[in-house]
Amino acid sequence: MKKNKEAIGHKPPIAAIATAMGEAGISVIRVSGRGVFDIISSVFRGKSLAGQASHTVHFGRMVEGGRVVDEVLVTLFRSPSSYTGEDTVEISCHGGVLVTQEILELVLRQGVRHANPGEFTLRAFLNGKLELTQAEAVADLIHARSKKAVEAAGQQLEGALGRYVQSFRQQIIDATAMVELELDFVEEDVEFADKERLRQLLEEVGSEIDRLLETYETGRIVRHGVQTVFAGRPNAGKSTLLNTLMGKDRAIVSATAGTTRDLIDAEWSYEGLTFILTDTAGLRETVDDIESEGVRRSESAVSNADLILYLKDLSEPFDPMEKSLLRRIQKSSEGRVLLKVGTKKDRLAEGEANCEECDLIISARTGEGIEELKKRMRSEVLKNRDIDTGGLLVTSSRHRDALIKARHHIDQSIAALKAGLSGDFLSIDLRGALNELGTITGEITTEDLLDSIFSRFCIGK
Ligand SMILES: Nc1nc2c(ncn2[C@@H]2O[C@H](COP(=O)(O)OP(=O)(O)OP(=O)(O)O)[C@@H](O)[C@H]2O)c(=O)[nH]1
Ligand SMILES: [Mg+2]
Repeated sequence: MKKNKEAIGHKPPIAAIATAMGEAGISVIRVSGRGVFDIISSVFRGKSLAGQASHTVHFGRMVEGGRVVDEVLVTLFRSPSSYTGEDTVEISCHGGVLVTQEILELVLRQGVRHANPGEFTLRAFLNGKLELTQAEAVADLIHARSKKAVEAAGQQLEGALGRYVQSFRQQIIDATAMVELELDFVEEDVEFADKERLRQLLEEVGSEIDRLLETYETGRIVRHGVQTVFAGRPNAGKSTLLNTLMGKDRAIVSATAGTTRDLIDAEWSYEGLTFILTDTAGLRETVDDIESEGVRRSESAVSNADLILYLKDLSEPFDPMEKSLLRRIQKSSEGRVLLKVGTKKDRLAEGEANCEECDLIISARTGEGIEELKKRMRSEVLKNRDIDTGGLLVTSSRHRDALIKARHHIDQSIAALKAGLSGDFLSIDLRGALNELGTITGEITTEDLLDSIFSRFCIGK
């Protein structure tokens, strides 16, 4: 849906700092919209920008009155060959917080409005430079925390998901046209749509949607990381394991039970997947106010995790109290992955073992079992689903919700066909499915939908 220059509506100019704020070599201020070449020319001393070609860079100075604010390079992008599709200028200045801010303010004083979060990308979408799924991928790419998340966002940015959804949306459009044509000729009693063929087609589309939906659990984990909680009695070795995985002393370790009081989060990557590790206060009955608040937080962390590592100190007996604690954890982790890990293996005599329930046994001190634990953490959460083949992944809950609703409409229309209901009923559900799929590809948008998507972006994107 590329548009030519005439079709692009040049909106009033907006500007924002496009680079992260801080001391750096350079910063970039992006300005896009109607009349930006003239506006920037009025505060730029150097070559005249007016007749310059697109994609050219010009050295000069930003000036206010007679005062030079900074030496800069300005890059010109002429519509429609720019990110937004509009005329755009990018000003590269020296990367100090104050100087960048000063240039932005100078530009804003020329009647330019400060851009909202994601507004440049919103304009790119409205001007047909990007499909909606691609625009969302831009935000994902910026927020990506692992190599796999970058890959998944890259694939979506390339347009794969949008094209795939569009392909079966088109099939439904064709089917709807047939059904509705028939409605126009209802008096004549002619049949345009072969009902059996239509049912087959809807079932095929339904299975394609199911296949996409099945990728969501993996997609979510790839995009957001695996919420991983270490739980267990005080002194089980939770903080030690966190430090071992991280390869550095992140959490305090001590022989005193009850060392960790609050939740400690750390990001750890393994084979392209990010785990957000949460160390917790050891679980026990306690009269200490601070510690009991810690225990309460530990329990709530367990109930929000994707993966729970229950750590059992093998050098301590597996007493009834711990057994009942483990049952409680098992109950609150239902539906998620729970790995029971025996710790401090080095403290056991050869051949001794006191945890038949443990899935695996480690020693943070000697490193025994740690590699196996890493592999198990990854394979258990992925449940043998492959993230290395580069297949399509649904990573966004918005897309998943729309697919579920579309699937429901498809089911309804199949039921209507089977029950021999009239084309009116069929058409309502087919249109429902089309609408839902259209919200993914961006054919159907509302202001609220666009607001909620683009507010996730940073300012300047
Ligand atoms: N021998 C041996 N000692 C260990 C091992 N892992 C941890 N420890 C020791 O066990 C004690 C408790 O370890 P922590 O990691 O602080 O235990 P925790 O589960 O975080 O304890 P709380 O924060 O109190 O809930 C420390 O003295 C550690 O050095 C291990 O693999 N072998
Ligand atoms: Mg601890």
